[in-house]
Amino acid sequence: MVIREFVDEHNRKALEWLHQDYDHLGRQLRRRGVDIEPLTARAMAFRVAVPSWGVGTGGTRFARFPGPGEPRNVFEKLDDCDVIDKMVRVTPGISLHIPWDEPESPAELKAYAAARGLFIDSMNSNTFQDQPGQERSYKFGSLTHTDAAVRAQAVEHNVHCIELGKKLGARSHTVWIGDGGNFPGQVHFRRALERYLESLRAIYAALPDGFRMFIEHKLCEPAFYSTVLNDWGTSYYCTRELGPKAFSLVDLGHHAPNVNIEMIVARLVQLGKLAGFHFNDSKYGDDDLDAGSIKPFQLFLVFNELVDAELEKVPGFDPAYMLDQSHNVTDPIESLMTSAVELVRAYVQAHLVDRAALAEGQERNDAVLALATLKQAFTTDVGPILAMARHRAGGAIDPVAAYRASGYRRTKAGERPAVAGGGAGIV
Ligand code: LRH
Ligand code: MN
Repeated sequence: MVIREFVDEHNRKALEWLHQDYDHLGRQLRRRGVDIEPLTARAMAFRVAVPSWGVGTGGTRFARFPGPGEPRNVFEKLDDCDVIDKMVRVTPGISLHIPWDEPESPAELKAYAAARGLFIDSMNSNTFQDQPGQERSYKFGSLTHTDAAVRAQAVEHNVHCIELGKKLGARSHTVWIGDGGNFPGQVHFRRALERYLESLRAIYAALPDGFRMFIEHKLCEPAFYSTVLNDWGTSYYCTRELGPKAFSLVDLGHHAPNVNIEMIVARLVQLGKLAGFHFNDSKYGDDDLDAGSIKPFQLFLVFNELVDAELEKVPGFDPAYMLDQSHNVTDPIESLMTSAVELVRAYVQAHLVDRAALAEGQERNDAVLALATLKQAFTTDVGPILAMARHRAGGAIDPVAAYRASGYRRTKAGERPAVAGGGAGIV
């Protein structure tokens, strides 16, 4: 199936209205003294990595209901990632999770990706599950376990991920652990953090030149009383202790309700330790819902901080953008396409903010002017810019419509035998 044909066919019908809408928006923006073309160029240049574990149907602790045509291995996951990038043109990078994506031949996997215009972005280790045949269990932790032999096993796994990443052309390694306790007294807070840092130092020492290490904090789950790396402050302390190749990754779903995440972003930018993001959205906990689906204004405010830093050329500002979602009730390809589009939307809207007016409002303590300046950008329908950017990059004007017209899922359902349901868990 050549997705290209469906995209062209689909775009042919949509092109006329797209040009009308694009020209109209161009006139509206010109009245604001804004040229539409640089915004479209920024939309085309935006990049966000797709999680390999996101193209299969996700689940919760209660159940997972696999959909038709589930990818069965990393190669089929890359096939699905290829479709996403052919449609939205901003997702050539794929984050891998080890051992879920452990390849027999790294060279073969790297070549398979390259042949589709894809590359391996960040590596993700997994010491939050026990693998068949694993010598020591992570039930009571991994990098912070009280047993040095368990910590050594977890460090060894992370070093393996980094070495594999080097062979695959990845440039960063992401460490998230679920270590913590469920009851008061179960974990010694200070000693657990010391053990965490000792293990991270051993992993950091294995980083090749040009490789960055991202550590990911999370308030809770799977531990429900205390989590060793629970917040951005602890993460910042650790990355500073580790050295210049360590950075703090912000997963939008890893904070207590109502936490001001855009302010955490501004802090980590100012402290020179912002790794990047696992973008998603949530209503309650770490729901891993589609980015921009629940709190689009928060997503815009996060990008407002990122664009402010980008325009001010803050030293060392080089965030890695990644999606990290669990698609329990939607076609994962559709969710990942629409989520990527929502990120580009927030990014372009953030570039629409009249920064001079915003600074004036802030200097004069004119809160009404400041908020109105942000809201003007957030309430601007930049849809024509996003569609024109996709079209100019060879993608689909309406990705979901083109994807559905392609019948890709139906074809894969025929090729890939149905997976029995009933299991639980995120993948
Ligand atoms: C933990 C997390 C982490 C991944 C996992 C799949 O909640 O966000 O980034 O390793 O999800
Ligand atoms: Mn994450």
